[in-house]
Amino acid sequence: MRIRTFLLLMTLVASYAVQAAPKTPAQQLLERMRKLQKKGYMYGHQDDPFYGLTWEWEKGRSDTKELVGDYPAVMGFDLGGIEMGDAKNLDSVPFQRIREEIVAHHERGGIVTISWHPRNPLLGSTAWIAKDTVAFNEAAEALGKVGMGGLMEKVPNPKKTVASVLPGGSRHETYMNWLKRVGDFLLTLKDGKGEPVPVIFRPYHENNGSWFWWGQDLCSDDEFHLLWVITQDYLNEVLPTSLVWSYSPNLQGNWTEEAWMRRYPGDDRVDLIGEDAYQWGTEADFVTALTADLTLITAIAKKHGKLIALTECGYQNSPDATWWQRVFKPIIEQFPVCYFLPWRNYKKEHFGASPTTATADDFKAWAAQKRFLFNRDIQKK
Ligand code: BMA
Repeated sequence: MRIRTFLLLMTLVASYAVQAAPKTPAQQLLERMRKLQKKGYMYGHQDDPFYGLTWEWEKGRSDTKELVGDYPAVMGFDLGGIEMGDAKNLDSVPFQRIREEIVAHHERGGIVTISWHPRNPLLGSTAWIAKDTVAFNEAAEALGKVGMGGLMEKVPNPKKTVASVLPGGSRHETYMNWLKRVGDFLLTLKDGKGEPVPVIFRPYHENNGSWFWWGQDLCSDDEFHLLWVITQDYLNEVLPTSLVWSYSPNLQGNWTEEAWMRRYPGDDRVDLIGEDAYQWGTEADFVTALTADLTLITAIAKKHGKLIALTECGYQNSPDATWWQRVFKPIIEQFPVCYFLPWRNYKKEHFGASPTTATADDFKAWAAQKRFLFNRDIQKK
């Protein structure tokens, strides 16, 4: 009896201690997103405050705001280039400006997500491996033709990139220095009170495709897992309270749960299950594939207690004036999508809403509906 009373007391003390522990900025953001998901779905946009279809670099401007009267709820930014110590990212945005806009968006009650398209640590080229693969195949063929297969080892092979950054690999030290630069930048994201700005961090996205050096055919399941682990463990050590981790494969259309789970980093390593989903081909193919994928990831997310989002999306250059409400909205509304984030708008290529596209009226009409959330709709009361 006495022991039982003692145990009961200890349980009460322990649960009080758990309850009393203050929530980290990352935990608060996740909790907030769970509440917001009940209210509707948020609009996100990549590089929203830097440039749009008809302007660039002017402060205070936003294609979203100029169309619907409000900033997106979620803004996306990319750190590609930070690993080299560059002053500007891969899309020519100064990191100083990225920092300012992240803090400004956080201070206006918005949510921030960050992706990273790092250079190729083994070959020195970009995150995209197409050219390296062509060069490798040509070199391999040339060597094969002259019967010098043994020299293959000397030809830079994109498929060895992930292995090269893992512990023991020739580029491991370089990669750890890259992570240090990412961590150093993230550490500078502080609000007016000096508190860390919470960020949805989304590394190694679209990993089921084979266009990035961390893609499906470029590494094994184990190599991908280890890449995620060393990246996450380092950054979580530097920023223990402010990162929400998003795992975001690409639209696939024919996943099985088993196949999807194969590269999933694990419940303790992922907070948000994302998917990047563009319409590149026919409308029918897009609708079928996205509906199938969202059906699957909704079920997985439910089982594993995660949120879902479309972490990149859109139909390039708005060829169809009715696309948002006719094609996209009915899919979004069938699933518990927390936010969706069209990619950047610049002169040559755009995915997001803007006052100067054919889709402007359709998008604006949708934006006026109650469940579609922008920056003002997600303010903390
Ligand atoms: C791609 C394109 C590129 C860009 C990259 C990173 O989808 O928009 O032009 O460099 O994303 O933002």
